[in-house]
Amino acid sequence: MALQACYLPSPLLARKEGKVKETAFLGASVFEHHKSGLHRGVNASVGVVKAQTTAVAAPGLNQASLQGKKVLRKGVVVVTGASSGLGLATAKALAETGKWHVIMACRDFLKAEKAAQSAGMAKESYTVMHLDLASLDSVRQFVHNFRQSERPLDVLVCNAAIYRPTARTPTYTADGYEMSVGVNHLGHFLLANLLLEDLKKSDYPSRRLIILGSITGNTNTLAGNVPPKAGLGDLRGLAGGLNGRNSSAMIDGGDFDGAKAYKDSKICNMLTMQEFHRRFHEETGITFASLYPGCIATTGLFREHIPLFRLLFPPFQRFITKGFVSEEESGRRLAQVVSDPSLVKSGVYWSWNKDSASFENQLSQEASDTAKARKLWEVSEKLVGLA
Ligand code: NDP
Ligand code: PMR
Repeated sequence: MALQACYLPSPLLARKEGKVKETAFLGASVFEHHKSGLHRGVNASVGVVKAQTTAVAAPGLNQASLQGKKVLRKGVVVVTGASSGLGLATAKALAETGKWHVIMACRDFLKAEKAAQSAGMAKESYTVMHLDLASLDSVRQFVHNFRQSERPLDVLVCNAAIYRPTARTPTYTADGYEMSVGVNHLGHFLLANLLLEDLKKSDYPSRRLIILGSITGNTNTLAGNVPPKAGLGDLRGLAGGLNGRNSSAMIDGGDFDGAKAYKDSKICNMLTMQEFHRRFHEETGITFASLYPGCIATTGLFREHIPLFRLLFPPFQRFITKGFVSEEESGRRLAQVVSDPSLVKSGVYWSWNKDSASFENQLSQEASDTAKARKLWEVSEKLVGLA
């Protein structure tokens, strides 16, 4: 195991104006000072440990760290779909800090290995592990393999996705579910539920479970109103098995539309994050978060779109909507959600403004519908064999 012997001092909190806040000092001690410990020996951070005297429990920070237990290792983060685009940029950004070991959970082992190498990631900063989200057996196998590695799990990032805007007919996962929802939502739903146990066991100061959302799944935005609009209806297609035989291949029971299936899957991702938060945040202290990283118009997500779209989409986003963001910048944003102490709040859908400052964004009515989130959870549990 690539564990690094360096001290992470325990994070403590100060009460300020009646609110529990992580202090800048402590933020630096946990997440920044660590770097100096790593490169220059541990003395620099030991001083900080001694300086800390009082602790106030806060969600997102676990008991081991609050009791002053030193964490003698890097954080371990699993990133699904780290072989390209946002996942790769995030893996690189985290690996470069020297504070994280990245498990690149990818369906194409060789592609991921080559991507990590050409991104210049140091060999000891990552491990590629096979995960095909289009197969629930593969998800279970991944969890088994991960546990065999005996690494702790500190953060899980559900990032992988497919987008099939030009598909005229549905394709299906190994378990017979429409592919976009099967991969983007159901595969991640099973993975996140299984790995929750591992996150609970982690002694890392801040444990997080992050699921990618998007603006196009939110109908309270202009982008979310570009047809076909996302909408889950009463979930009758999903409840019927999403298999295109005895039920529709679409969650709402309608005719197949590849672009809508992707946007629907993103609503599922955002609803799932909030349901995780409601069910488990208080009990576990784990931070659950979602985000819209900006429009990363150059990634492989658009590989199945028509060539004219792929040509015009980046300049359209860069110069007209001004929503464009580079892969590198989006990677820095997601890396913040993974490790920045100021983004520790749970249940939040993060976005970034023009100056690349993060803020808590509003979800659409449907993407924040608690009754729908519960129903989605219950139906999904059955489809992935958890209930
Ligand atoms: P990419 O296509 O570049 O990356 C998607 C990743 O998912 C790839 O690594 C891909 O693997 C992997 N993947 C696809 N299918 C599976 C599967 N069955 N099992 C395991 N991994 C799989 O897209 P982005 O980087 O743009 O997308 C990343 C995330 O960001 C997605 O969740 C997307 O919804 C979200 N997002 C993207 C936006 C954008 O503008 N691009 C905007 C908002 C959100 P492989 O390399 O083998 O194909
Ligand atoms: Mg959109 C106004 C701002 C804005 C933003 C931030 C996006 C993001 N888009 C915007 C506007 C528009 N788009 C407008 C006005 C149009 C009509 C010309 C438009 C069109 C459009 C298409 C055809 N946009 C798209 C597509 C896609 O195929 C992409 C998509 O929906 O993928 C699911 C897409 C996107 N626009 C975005 C973002 C972030 C996407 C891509 C991916 C995603 O949501 O994950």
